[in-house]
Amino acid sequence: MIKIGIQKSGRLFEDTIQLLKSIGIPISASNTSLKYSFPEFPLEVYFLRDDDIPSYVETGVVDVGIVGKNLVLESQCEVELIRNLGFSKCRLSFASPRGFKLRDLTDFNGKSIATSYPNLVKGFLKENNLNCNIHEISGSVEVAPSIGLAEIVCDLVSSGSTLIKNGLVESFTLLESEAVLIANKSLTETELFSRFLLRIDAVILAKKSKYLVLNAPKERVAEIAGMLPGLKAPTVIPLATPNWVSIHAVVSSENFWELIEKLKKYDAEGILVLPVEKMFS
Ligand code: PRT
Ligand code: ZN
Repeated sequence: MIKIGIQKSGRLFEDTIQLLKSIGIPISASNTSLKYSFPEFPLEVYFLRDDDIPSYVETGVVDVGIVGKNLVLESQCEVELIRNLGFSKCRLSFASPRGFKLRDLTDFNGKSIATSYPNLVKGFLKENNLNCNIHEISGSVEVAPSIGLAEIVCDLVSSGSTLIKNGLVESFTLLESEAVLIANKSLTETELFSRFLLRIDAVILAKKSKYLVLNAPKERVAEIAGMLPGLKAPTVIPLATPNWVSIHAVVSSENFWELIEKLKKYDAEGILVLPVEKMFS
């Protein structure tokens, strides 16, 4: 049995439920009682506050967890960081009031910084030989300068609108974060964990991929195939129309529009793009 700790509600919740559903765990977002087991796969899901997940994984209360990388690194818990999951992306950044823009790291010296991430901030200051006072606060970090608590803030940013609303300007990024899968160090070699990871990887890989089908003149196959690395090489199938073929390939979701523009230049027609549900490398 694998015990997994996930956030009970909040920014990680929806995508985590979606990920578990896509690996075959028929979880219901409306039933978040503390513990939930499944006969489909020996998995027990624990609904927790995100802050508790790293230490619960470290101490073995649960075996694996899904939580923001920011919390894992701040907690300094000894856990294995297994996979980046590609959702709940944000960054931990420094910001200061418009009138006091941080242009250089030496601008930090002698200032006070409000943050909920004291360990990460301390590490950053030490690495850069900077001297500051750190005010640890648990929420509403962005109001610290306006109430005179600190000159600088270090907080999570996604769209940036909270900073703008509070008259703050983002300067340096300490960490790029996203949801991650973490595991207790004693678990990673087990067969059950490999089975669990096979499912997770199939979903992560599928999300990064698209299935492309297009028609092209036969004389363009070499050039088009060069643009479509696919799994091994694209599949080329003759069409009923003489000297035309259909080309099938799995391509990366990144830079996808640029690829379509290039393919059009090489006379590709009837281009279909399909989502990939699962992919095994
Ligand atoms: O109740 P529980 O303790 O479980 O949840 P929580 O309230 O502590 O956490 P939650 O749900 O707010 O966030 C969970 C995780 O989502 C974080 O640890 C991050 O990994 C990730 N995440 C992604 C974010 C953001 N984006 C984010 N924008 N966490 C917080 N914010 C906050 C930020 O602190 C600031 O107040 O949103 C504001 C900034 O947003 P923008 O869009 O205005 O820049
Ligand atoms: Zn929390």
